[in-house]
Amino acid sequence: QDPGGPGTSVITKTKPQTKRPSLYRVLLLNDDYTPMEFVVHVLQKFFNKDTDAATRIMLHVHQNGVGECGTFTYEVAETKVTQVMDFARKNQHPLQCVMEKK
Ligand code: TYC
Repeated sequence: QDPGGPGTSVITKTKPQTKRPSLYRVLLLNDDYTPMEFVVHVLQKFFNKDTDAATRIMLHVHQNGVGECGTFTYEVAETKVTQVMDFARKNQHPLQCVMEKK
């Protein structure tokens, strides 16, 4: 057929077939009670930071109220948040971990 009339043609555009997954930042929030050493341990255990990097991030959170642990796809970020929250709860610390879309 020729839906636009004589001398017309239909061009079909296809979307690029690969789409990149959305990324999410995982953040730690400061509080007055969680021990600094516990936060450093969390960053080493769940975010594979060395002692130096973990200490820097912990101090950043302590001083600024919030800090980034890493960037992940949705499911990985969700898993990290759950793991950190479970671990903090089990150790009776009020540490909060959240994720946000980039
Ligand atoms: N502010 C806490 C203290 O003085 C330490 C701390 C750092 C707590 C980072 C939480 O995400 C946090 N003991």
